[in-house]
Amino acid sequence: MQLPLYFFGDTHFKSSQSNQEKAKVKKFSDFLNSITTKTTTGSLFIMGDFFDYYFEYANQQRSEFDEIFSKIAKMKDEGFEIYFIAGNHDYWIGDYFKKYTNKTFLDDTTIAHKNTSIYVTHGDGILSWDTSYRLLKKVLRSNIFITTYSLLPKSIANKIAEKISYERKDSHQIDQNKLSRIHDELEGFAKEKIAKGHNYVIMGHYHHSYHKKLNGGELILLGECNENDYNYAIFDGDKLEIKNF
Ligand SMILES: [Mn+2]
Repeated sequence: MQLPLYFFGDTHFKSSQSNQEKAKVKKFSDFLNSITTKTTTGSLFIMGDFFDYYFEYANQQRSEFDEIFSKIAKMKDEGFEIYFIAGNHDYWIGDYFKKYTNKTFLDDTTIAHKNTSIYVTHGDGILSWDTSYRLLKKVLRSNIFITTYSLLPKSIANKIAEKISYERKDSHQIDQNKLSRIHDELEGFAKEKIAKGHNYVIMGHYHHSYHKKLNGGELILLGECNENDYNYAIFDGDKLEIKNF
C-alpha cells in the first residue's frame, strides 16, 4: 500500500437529502481535499460503516451514493489507492461499489510495512456478549440470504434493511461502567494480536476515540466521522498518529 495511509470510518452516509446529510458530504469532501493538498499520493482506508445502509443489486448501474463515489473516484484517478473494509452497516457491498476501490475486504485484514504490522478491523462482533450478533452476521452475509433478499421489491427490501440497520445501531450513549467493560475486552483482543506480532490494532465501530499502549503495541479506536468532526489516523511509514479534522 502506498504511503501515507489514512484511516477513517463510521460516516454512516444515508441516501436522504437532508441538510445534515448535505453537511456530512461537504465535510467528507473537505477532508479528502485536505489530504490531497498535503500529499499527492497515499492510501485512503475506509474502516467501515461508510453507509448507514447499503444494498447492491446484481448489475446495478447507478447508486443513490454516486455523489460520494465520484469524490473517491476522483482521488483514485489522481493516484491515491482506496481500500475499504465492510462494517456491520454495509455488508452487502457488490461489484458496483468495489470498482471504486483498489481492494474491498469483507473481513479483518493486516497491513505490513517494513517492520510494522497493522491489524485492521471494523470492530464489530468482538465483545464476548455479542454472541447473537455473531450469528446474525453469518446469516446476513450468507449467499442464501442475499439472493432471497435481492428478489424482494426494493421498497420492502429498504424497509427491512432500515429496521436491521436501526436495531444494529452501535451504542452511542453508554455509561462509564459499560465503557470500561468494552475497553477491557477490546484491550484483551488487541493484546492477543500484539502477541502475534502486530504493532497496531485499529478499529472503528464504537463511535468514540480511544488510544491505549499495550505490551509494546497500541490499540486505537477511531471516533465517528460526521458533519462536525473527523477523527482519523495517519501512518507515514514510521509512526501512527491520531488526528481530528
Ligand atoms: Mn459499526
